[in-house]
Amino acid sequence: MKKLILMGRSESGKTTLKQALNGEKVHYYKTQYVHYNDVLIDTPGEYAQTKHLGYALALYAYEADVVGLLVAATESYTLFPPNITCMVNRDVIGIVTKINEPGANIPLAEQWLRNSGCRTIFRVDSVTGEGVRDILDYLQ
Ligand SMILES: Nc1nc2c(ncn2[C@@H]2O[C@H](COP(=O)(O)OP(=O)(O)O)[C@@H](O)[C@H]2O)c(=O)[nH]1
Ligand SMILES: [Mg+2]
Repeated sequence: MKKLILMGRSESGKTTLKQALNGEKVHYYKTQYVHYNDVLIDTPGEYAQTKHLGYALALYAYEADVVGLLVAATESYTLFPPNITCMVNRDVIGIVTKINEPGANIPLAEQWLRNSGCRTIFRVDSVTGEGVRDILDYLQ
């Protein structure tokens, strides 16, 4: 299976998606450091939100086969600038989370991810498990 690194702001749903992809029970905990296993790398949102920590994300990307940029469908702005996927020589996929939340704007989140350079975009609700299988199939 390809190894996926999850990047995105705090509360975008990285850890919950990790649990869903691993088939674990979904429960909240604050991600304080970079978590590794054979298939997934989960990163703290602060790494995406803080310029100097952002450089570490670029290096961690090389530990993975695929970079996943997460945007929750409820976010009011995106952290990811246009055309950032060319920063790494890895496949970069977009993942829209929280698709069933009230006020979710899935087309807007997708547009932000496309502007950033993602050509493949998944839509998930990690709590119900909707869409999670598609990411697993992609990683197989
Ligand atoms: N309904 C719903 N809630 C989600 C989803 N993803 C995350 N959450 C909730 O959003 C909160 C933050 O999620 P978390 O995975 O810790 O975000 P992280 O900071 O990116 O790791 C938690 O309360 C999750 O239960 C999703 O796809 N659907
Ligand atoms: Mg987390």
